[in-house]
Amino acid sequence: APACLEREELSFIMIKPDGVQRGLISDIIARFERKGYKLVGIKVLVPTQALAAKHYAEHDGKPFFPKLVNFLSSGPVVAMVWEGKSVVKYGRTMIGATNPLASPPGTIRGDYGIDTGRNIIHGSDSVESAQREIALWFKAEELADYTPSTAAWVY
Ligand code: 3AN
Repeated sequence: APACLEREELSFIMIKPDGVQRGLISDIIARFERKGYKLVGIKVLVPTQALAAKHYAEHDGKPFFPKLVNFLSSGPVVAMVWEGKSVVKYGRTMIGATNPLASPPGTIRGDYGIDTGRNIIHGSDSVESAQREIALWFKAEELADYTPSTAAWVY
């Protein structure tokens, strides 16, 4: 990419096995896309337990950790990297609270979830977490660098 074009902020967003099985992939992608965020990486995979444990390393030792790791590796997930201004913080706003019943309607978890253990989607909680998670799930060459023709209408 031309050196004059700097990347905006990146976030790691993942549709968990429940979101995939419930047919929410297209809706979730559409929400981020319509907001103006740019999809720069995407893959479908069944995470190994080892990958799931690394992803949730900060929860290692908590009572719900084994269930969390088992659940994440129980089926296909959609791992994505989205780019745009404040995508980490605003992505979390779009996702809602950890407990779907505490998430307002209009958020992804508020609209579609009931149970904390089935909360549909993951989003990085800080820029530092995003960098760690993106490095865990993606190789550098799996991230596209491009300027959509709509960019001038978003920024
Ligand atoms: P978030 O996904 O909203 O960032 P975290 O990072 O605190 O929430 O938790 C990661 C995942 O662990 C959650 N998405 C949820 O599935 C699970 N989790 C968190 N807290 C609990 C809890 N108290 N009981 C059961 N599962 C939990």
